[in-house]
Amino acid sequence: MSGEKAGETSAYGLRFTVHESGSESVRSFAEDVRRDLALTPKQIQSKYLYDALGSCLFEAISRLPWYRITRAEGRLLSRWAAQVVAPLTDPLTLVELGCGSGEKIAMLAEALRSRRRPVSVHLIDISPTALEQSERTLGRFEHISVVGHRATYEEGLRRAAAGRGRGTMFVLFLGSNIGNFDPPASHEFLSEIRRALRPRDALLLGADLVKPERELQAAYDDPLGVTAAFNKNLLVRINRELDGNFDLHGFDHRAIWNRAESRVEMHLVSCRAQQVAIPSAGCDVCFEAGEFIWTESSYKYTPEQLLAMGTAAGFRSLEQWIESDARFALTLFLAA
Ligand code: AVJ
Repeated sequence: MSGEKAGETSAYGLRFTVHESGSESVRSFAEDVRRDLALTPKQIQSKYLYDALGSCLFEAISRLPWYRITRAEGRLLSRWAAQVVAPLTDPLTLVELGCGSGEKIAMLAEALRSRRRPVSVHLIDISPTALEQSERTLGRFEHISVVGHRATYEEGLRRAAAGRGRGTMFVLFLGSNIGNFDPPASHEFLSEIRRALRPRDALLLGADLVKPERELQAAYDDPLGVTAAFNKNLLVRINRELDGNFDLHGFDHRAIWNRAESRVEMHLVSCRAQQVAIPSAGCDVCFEAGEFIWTESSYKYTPEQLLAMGTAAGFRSLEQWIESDARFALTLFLAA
């Protein structure tokens, strides 16, 4: 980890600080790409989808009629925000893992306004674009002070926990971001969140539910091709940052529902036999026709599974709200 860059201030005053660490450097990208393209099947970690363009493409995805997660969660938050924050005692520290545009946490900030107590917010995202956007979204609230951490979840969580004051820490893990973890990793990460918390702290988990396959297909392979662009942008990023020579026309986006594993998988499928050079990652990669790079898993859950996952990680479930139309769940857990 390299040193941290602090003290970037915003047009709104001095309330916004960005702490940066070295783990998102081009060097770690190169090492990860080199290692994971040597696996079978070839892989690239989904966190690399979120460079500046990737973050914008995800924002676009979240507005597609076929991708309903963001709106379903927004409906739950706007309807239940007061009930969500009611069990939490002041003073409050909110920590959002993967804040995206900041609109979700803004709904909770809105619900906290009437308490007339200052709230500290830690935003954790690997995308500088996301942090900048969240900064703008939260700039309109006088009662909150914001610290942004450009970091992975794990690292950001450690930093936020180290910087917390007294009072209640409330971790938000929304948008079905948990769906990117396979089951052993999600258990491990929920346990890590639990270990960072003290009794009476809380976790709000937003997660997408299992639904008919054709809905999942449309959500992850939309007819406008935005998700395809989001996926293929990984190759654009490798070409730009690691001097790769991926031919963008040589790969197709594919999304499949893996029912046995209860996950949607995104792949980039090689249209033909080809060789790709990635000099800054120190590798040449051969593809057979039809061979793919596995770029993302999005696990889908049942409501009961989500309760069990929280309990297994040392939480007590307080309440679960379900959007039954798009099938999405918000679950509120207390550190037991
Ligand atoms: C932001 C990880 C929750 O898995 O649904 C959207 C990302 N991938 N379309 C998801 C995504 C393809 C999204 N998460």
